[in-house]
Amino acid sequence: MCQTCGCDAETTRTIPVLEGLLAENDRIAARLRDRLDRARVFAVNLMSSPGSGKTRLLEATFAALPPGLRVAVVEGDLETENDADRIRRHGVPAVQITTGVGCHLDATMTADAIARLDLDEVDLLFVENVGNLVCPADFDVGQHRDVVLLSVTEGDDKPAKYPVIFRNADLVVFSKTDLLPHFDDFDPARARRAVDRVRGRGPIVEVSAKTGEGLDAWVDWLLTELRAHRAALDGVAAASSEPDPMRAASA
Ligand SMILES: Nc1nc2c(ncn2[C@@H]2O[C@H](COP(=O)(O)OP(=O)(O)O)[C@@H](O)[C@H]2O)c(=O)[nH]1
Ligand SMILES: [Mg+2]
Repeated sequence: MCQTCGCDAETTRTIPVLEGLLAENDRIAARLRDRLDRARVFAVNLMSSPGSGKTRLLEATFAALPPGLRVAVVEGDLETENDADRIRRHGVPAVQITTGVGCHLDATMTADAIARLDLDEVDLLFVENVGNLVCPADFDVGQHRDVVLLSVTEGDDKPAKYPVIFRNADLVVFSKTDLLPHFDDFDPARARRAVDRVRGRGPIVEVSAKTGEGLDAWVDWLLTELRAHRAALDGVAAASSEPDPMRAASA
């Protein structure tokens, strides 16, 4: 049972405690995001049910990214180093967080993990959250974008059943699309409508990490968002280095 996020909370007394916990987490996450911005690292938080294909998608992604783009991964699971080991086999630095009983990552955990990476050697950082469609939605981990995977084996009604996590997704990935012929009750059009209903219109890509189908759309989205994020950072830096027009006028 979750000890930290209050998902078992039943009494009103626990609500202020939970709000305080989330506010403190938000403060730590904001500081972490500042640190990532100073290092020009773009961070993507991957969330889904266990087994939806987060790690496999990452493994397929590395080879599809442009050469020279430096990637690192923070992995979250209750136990084992398995996923970090899978990532490292591709020559990509990975730090494993094991949460024990925790059903989500929080900003303290990711900050501690990121402290073990050389941020000057990273352009794109993936945080693979603990497999869970509920609790990770509430906890900022210092990311710039949220991505939610929904595998075709899970059923196309999950966005309606677990709206909170889908509502905040910058991108939704329908994964394991090579299995569609075997799971013909998953209707991608119906799944898209279910996502649109809770989130509004936004990007959705359909990917098979196994066959590589749809991987280009996923990589395009990543690179577009990374470029947009860097342009926004450069815009802020340029604005803050421009002379103050009021001061110049009065000089
Ligand atoms: N057929 C098929 N299997 C997949 C695909 N992606 C992941 N899997 C399998 O689904 C299982 C769970 O994948 P994994 O990446 O570990 O899921 P995670 O728990 O979300 O990280 C593994 O056996 C994967 O090989 C896919 O695109 N197609
Ligand atoms: Mg995994």
